Amino acid sequence: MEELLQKIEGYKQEIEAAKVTNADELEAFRIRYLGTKGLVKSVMAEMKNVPADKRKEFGLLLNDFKQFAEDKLEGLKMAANSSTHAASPEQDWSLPGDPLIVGTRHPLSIVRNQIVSIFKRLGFAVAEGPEIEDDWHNFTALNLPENHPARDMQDTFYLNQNPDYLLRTHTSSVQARVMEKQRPPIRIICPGRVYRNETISARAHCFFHQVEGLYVDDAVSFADLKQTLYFFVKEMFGADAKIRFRPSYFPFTEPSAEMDISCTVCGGKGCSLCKHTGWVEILGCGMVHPKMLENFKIDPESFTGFAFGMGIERICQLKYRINDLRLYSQNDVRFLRQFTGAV
Ligand code: 2NL
Repeated sequence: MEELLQKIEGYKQEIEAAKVTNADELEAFRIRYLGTKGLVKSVMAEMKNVPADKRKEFGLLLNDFKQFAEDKLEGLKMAANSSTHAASPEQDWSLPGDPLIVGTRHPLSIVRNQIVSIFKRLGFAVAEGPEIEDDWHNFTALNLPENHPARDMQDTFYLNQNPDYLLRTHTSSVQARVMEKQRPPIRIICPGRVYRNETISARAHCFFHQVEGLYVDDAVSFADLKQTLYFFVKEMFGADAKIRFRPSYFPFTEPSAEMDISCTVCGGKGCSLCKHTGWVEILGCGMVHPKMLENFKIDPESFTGFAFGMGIERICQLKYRINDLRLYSQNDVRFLRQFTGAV
């Protein structure tokens, strides 16, 4: 017992006197005294040899010893930390810090976020849905019955395992899911990825991105459609942008139109981008087909609606002059790094 107390006293003196000059020595101190096989542990193991009537007294002594070693370790750590600064007078504190490497947003995400935020300000809510769809939500419910020629236009990918399912060819399927559950007023935009079986080239890809919009309420008119899209264009392309509508055909809308904006390069004077017409096409739109409202048990006598769909790649091309669709999915950092600073 006496011997043990002397041993502890010896260690304490050693600890008291210990000095470290670097992190390795600090760690060596910790291991020697406080490690799992350290001296504190080994002294504690002696407890079993101490007579029962002395155990309490000895236990208190051991705790005290351990605390002593821990306090010293803390002290050494603090001294080491402050000395790394103090001990290197050659350090130049005026040097700029290391830059924090952060990623940049993908141009399609930047443009999608802009589109979404403009429509949100008009009271549109964002709706999302599955990319793997069934025939009903992608086609039939949208006034595209079986054998409808417009189905062929879309070069659909069907799932090998179960051809009842397909990769959605437009985000209208999301709008179908909303109309299934919700009653008017409905005012939503649906951003998302869509798929079409096309040979990949500068102008076509097997997937691309869309934002579709839908507004159903009582007395929604074509004038509402025009004003909504005009507001969008001015926010997106600037106050000077002009719009025009050309009659068109989509199975989900009647009447249907395509909307052009004044050329983003030449402002309407004529250049190669607008093929000297002064106008570039940006989206398709129209009044929701009454058959479609009926499909969702929304009475077309009481409600009307407008809808539109645009390709995000197309808007991106006009804003950033990206003329090859493949660039969007090649993940070449030399391309992607050019879009810093945008949200
Ligand atoms: C285009 C044209 C369009 C729609 C999409 C739509 C959706 C519902 C009801 C009615 Cl739920 N219409 N969507 C309407 C007209 C055109 O997209 O060129 N998109 C890239």
